[in-house]
Amino acid sequence: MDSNKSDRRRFLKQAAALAGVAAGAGLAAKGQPASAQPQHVHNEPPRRGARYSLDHLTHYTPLQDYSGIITPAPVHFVQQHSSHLPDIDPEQHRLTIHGMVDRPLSFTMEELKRLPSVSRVHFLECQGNSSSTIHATRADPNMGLPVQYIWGMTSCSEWSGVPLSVLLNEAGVQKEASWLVYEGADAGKFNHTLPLAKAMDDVFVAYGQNGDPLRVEQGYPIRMIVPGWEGPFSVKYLRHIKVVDQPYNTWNESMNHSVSRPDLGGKARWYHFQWGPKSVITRPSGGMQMPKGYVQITGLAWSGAGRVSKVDISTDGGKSWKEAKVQGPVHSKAHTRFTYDWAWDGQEAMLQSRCTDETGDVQPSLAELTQHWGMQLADWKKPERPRAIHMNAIQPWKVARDGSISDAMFA
Ligand SMILES: Nc1nc2c(c(=O)[nH]1)N[C@H]1C(S)=C(S)[C@@H](COP(=O)(O)O)O[C@H]1N2
Ligand SMILES: [Mo]
Repeated sequence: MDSNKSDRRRFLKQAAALAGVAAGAGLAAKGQPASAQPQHVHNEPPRRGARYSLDHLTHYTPLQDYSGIITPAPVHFVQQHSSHLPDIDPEQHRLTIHGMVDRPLSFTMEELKRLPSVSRVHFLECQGNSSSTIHATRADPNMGLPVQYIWGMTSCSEWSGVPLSVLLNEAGVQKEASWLVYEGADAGKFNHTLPLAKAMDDVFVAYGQNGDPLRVEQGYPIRMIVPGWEGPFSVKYLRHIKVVDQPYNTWNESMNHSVSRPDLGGKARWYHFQWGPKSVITRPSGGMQMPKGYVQITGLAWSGAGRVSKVDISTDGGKSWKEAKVQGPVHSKAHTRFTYDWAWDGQEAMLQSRCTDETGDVQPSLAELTQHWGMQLADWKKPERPRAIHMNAIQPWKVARDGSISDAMFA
């Protein structure tokens, strides 16, 4: 990419065409690979009195049903803030970089693939995952939800693409610049802001998912991957990146992904970036039956800060903890598989897992997290449950004497 002059010329030439692309939906579907066909493999759980229904497609990853750490692409979770998935012709699609740069650039998908690439294993997690909102709107009050519907908005893939720093350096970021604001090509033009320091660190523009092109649901032909940070930073169908000198408080950040905080007099904290340490036991878990005698407890742990260093297991409701085996491979900012050999004696039990990451940060209990947020534990039991996003509390699974297992987080 040293042909800056021709890039600039091409950019100017394409500006007009891009304006047309931005306005016009209904691009012809062309040459999409089989792996990129929409696959609606699992449906929404029943909703009970949903409080906010936007045009929204949601699919949950069946975390209980696969082994290892890589989520099979057809069951990667989906959070799409529009009524349908865009139908993008990769030959027409362009990524533009403009704003506070010396050389505004426009890339075809072929040009992106010719640039230096990286392949990295990272989790991607919706900021609403494992929140009480899911319990409040989807749970039958008499029945705990399976892990898929409480925790299934996190998935982990090997993503391949171009480091954003390569693209930004090519465009020449001006020294007053400090943030990016960027937008997808879906109907809702989903957009987000990102501090420049993170953009230059480990963010990349991905075109590959587990060796295949991105699945349509995951942002085909390209998406942002912002490792370790909450899902909405990773804008799908990426089309425009504008380099700016301030955060933009886009709708998705200020309205849809903020949470009102009682300890701040009802003000919302807009900027939540990095996921804290998290983990969940996926087998056996809610809705399953505990066998008598030997059972392998298994689950996933991850952290937005780096590698998982340790996972502890409690079977007695947090009174005592023992270290689980970390199965490996252990990647930074990636799901990490753990196992723990146990024998169930037929008595009531409470299973919990607790993640510690390489920075020494430890996953909090719900009580600790609640206190940290300036809330009361009783708040979770109110009929209008707080819209808790950014949750990373320890998940308790209750084992009854008859072997049935249920969610004991908010139930
Ligand atoms: N263009 C676009 N990007 C988007 C979204 C969207 O609706 N449109 N949803 C965001 C949210 S809220 C999340 S959690 C992740 C979900 O990514 P996935 O659907 O690939 O799992 O994408 C983010 N990027
Ligand atoms: Mo999300």
